[in-house]
Parts: sequence; structure tokens; C-alpha cells
Amino acid sequence: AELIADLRRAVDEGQLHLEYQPIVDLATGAVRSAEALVRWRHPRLGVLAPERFLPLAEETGLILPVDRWVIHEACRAAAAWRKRDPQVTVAVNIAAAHLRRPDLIATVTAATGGAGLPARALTLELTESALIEGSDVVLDRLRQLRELGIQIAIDDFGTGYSSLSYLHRIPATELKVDRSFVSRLGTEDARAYATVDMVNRLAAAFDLAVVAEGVETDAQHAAVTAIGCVHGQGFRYGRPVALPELLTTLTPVD
Ligand code: G
Ligand code: G
Ligand code: MN
Ligand code: NA
Repeated sequence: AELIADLRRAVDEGQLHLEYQPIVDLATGAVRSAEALVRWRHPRLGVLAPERFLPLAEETGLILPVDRWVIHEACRAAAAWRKRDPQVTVAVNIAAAHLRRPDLIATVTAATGGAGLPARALTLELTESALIEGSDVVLDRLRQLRELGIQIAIDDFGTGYSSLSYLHRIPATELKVDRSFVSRLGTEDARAYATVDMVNRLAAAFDLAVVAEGVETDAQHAAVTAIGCVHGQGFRYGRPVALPELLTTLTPVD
């Protein structure tokens, strides 16, 4: 309960910060994008991971100011790193509650516009469970975001209780294969390979990009590459790092 009052202040007092995890082109190893992950530098408890405070933030509605801050901060960061590599994009996680809010569009437009970031350089990551609540209002909001040029990724794909039919309705641009599937690759488990292969084919049929999440080992890297996934994310390519460290991994254009 005390943590709630603390979190209320944390946004205003600049106690939140972002780490960025690279998303690479599997063929070349080049960093194509980075996922922003929020951390809270609590004055007494030290740095708190999202699982320590996001559930509380979602219960109390404080997730809205948190996610708003994250969107703005990530857009500013992306505008900075695109000076080094103009192709690089940024991905942010969006809570289900935010999707139900009419001001999401205004927040996103203000953040990209204010940072001078093209809309197509911002990806919103939504979980299946957030999308499955997919009322017509939510679907309409997603379509508006798409019309602005914003990219929509379905996060942790394959783990929610959704049916495949919703792929026909959600205006997504990308599937992120959940790391629980990727973690079983590189063992003798043929079913793991078949699962990731199926998701990759499905994505191709729907003209969606694919990110294999949670790639940790060389064997997993070899498997997702053989399957034909285009992008990868995971400790094998890089852990979440602060912005200055991420910048050193980008190839300067000049
Ligand atoms: O590294 P990691 O522990 O950062 O992230 C744990 C979980 O927290 C992930 O499932 C991620 O989607 C979620 N998460 C991280 N940052 C944010 C954020 O800024 N907003 C929301 N809504 N979720 C986030
Ligand atoms: O749910 P979402 O995909 O947004 O979660 C991102 C989370 O996954 C972050 O907590 C991040 O630290 C974690 N993560 C990223 N790469 C790896 C990996 O290779 N292995 C494991 N175990 N976790 C990872
Ligand atoms: Mn994510
Ligand atoms: Na994910």
C-alpha cells in the first residue's frame, strides 16, 4: 500500500528509467530495434524490476501515467539513436488498460511528434490477453494507430487463450514468438521446432514480421535461423542495457 503512494511520486520525481534490449537481424546480427523495459529506482528499496510493481500499477490505474512516461521517453531515445542509424526502431509494452483508453492515440501522437520520430519507428507490444478483450472500440483504436503508421506487435504469441481466428481481425504487423517455445529449441524435442516453424509460416501467410524471443544459446540461434525467422531477441544477442550502452552496439552510418 505504501508502495502505491511511492509509485505515484516516482513518475513525477524521475525515479523511473528504461533499459533497452536489442532486437537483431538474425542473418547479419545488426541491431534493428530495441525493446524498452521499465525499471524503478526506489529511494529505499533499490532498483525494482517490472514484476515487482507493474501488477500493483495495473490494479491501481497508475499503469497509465507509467506507460505514458515510457512512451515519451522511448520516443526521445529512439530519435537520438536514429541519428546514428536511421533505420533503428523502438518497441514499448502497452498495458491492456491503456488500450481501452481513448487518449492512447493522443499520447502516441504527442510522443512521436514531440521527439520528431516517424510513426513507423514506434512499435506497440500488446499481449494476446490484452487483445482478446478486443471490443470493437479497441479494434477501431488499433486501426487508427495503424493508419498513423504505428507498428503493432503481438507479444508472447502462442501463450494466451486466444483462437487463431483473431489474427484475421487484429491489424498487427508483427508476432513475437514467446520464449517458452524458443527455450525448448536446440534439444531433441521435435515438437518445439514444429511449433516455432508453424508460427513462422502463419506469420508469413498473414504478412507479419516475426521476432523469436528469448534466444539464449547458439543451438537456439541456429534453429530459429533455420526455421527462417527474420529477427531475434534474447540474452545471446544482448541483455537489457542503459541507453549509452545500447548506442555503442549500433553501427554508425558515417
Ligand atoms: O525485463 P523484464 O523483467 O523487464 O520485463 C518483465 C515484463 O514487464 C515483460 O513482460 C514486459 O512486457 C513488462 N514490461 C516491461 N516494461 C514495461 C512497460 O514499460 N510497460 C508495461 N505495460 N509493461 C512492461
Ligand atoms: O513479456 P516480454 O516479452 O515483454 O518480456 C521481456 C522480458 O524477457 C524481459 O524481462 C527480459 O529481460 C526477458 N528476456 C529477454 N531475453 C531473454 C532471454 O534470452 N532469456 C530469458 N530468460 N529472459 C529474457
Ligand atoms: Mn515485450
Ligand atoms: Na514477449
